[in-house]
Amino acid sequence: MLPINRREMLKTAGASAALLTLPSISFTADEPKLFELPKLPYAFDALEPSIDAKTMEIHHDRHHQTYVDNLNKAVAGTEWAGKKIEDILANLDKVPEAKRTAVRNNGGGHYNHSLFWQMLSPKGGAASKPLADAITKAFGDQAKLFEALKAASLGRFGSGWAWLIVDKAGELKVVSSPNQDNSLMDASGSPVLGIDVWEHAYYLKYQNKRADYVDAIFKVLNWEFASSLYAAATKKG
Ligand code: MN3
Repeated sequence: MLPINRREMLKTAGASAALLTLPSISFTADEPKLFELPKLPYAFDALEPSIDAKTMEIHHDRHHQTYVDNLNKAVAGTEWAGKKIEDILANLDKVPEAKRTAVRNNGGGHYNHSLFWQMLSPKGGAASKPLADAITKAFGDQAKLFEALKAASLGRFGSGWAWLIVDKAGELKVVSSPNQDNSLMDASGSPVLGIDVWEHAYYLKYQNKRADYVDAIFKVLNWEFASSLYAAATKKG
């Protein structure tokens, strides 16, 4: 083998580095942190019989993972890479137009589902004060709140969400949103409870019976988490 001098060796190394675009070469500590799929805070079958294990597994591991992956792709190379998801969703008008729809749909999907997993719990139960008092004031009682949430869920044509939010005046309100939109996007309020009414959330067990799925969801709402969201939203306002 012919001896090569240092200059030639560097030239060769440089050439092969330029040709090889290994992911590990482009990754540095300065690279913005990527969005990650949060762990489900309970087992896939923890919400049975209200929500079956297979639906939870596909919904979390595949649907939510896809939102995360596509969100990371959409913000890559923009000033929004590494930013907080709440800030991104509140500033969609500033996201480059070519990326805006992807960021809206996948960023909304990531945020909504990250909340949704925590908004559910096998414990179920009822709201405690001060959220319980606010529900009484706004709706009359919890049963009336459920009626309003059910109407919003069934009234949403196609895919979307039904929400209990705290609006800017600090009042509880039931609203619904299309696709993966939420109340951060139009600054209309902060979510307290959310019901995913995309068919992927219920089709395996409930097929076309969205009303039965919504009734089942009411049995597995995480009131502790809803109370903490309500407390945080009303403290800010
Ligand atoms: Mn979903």
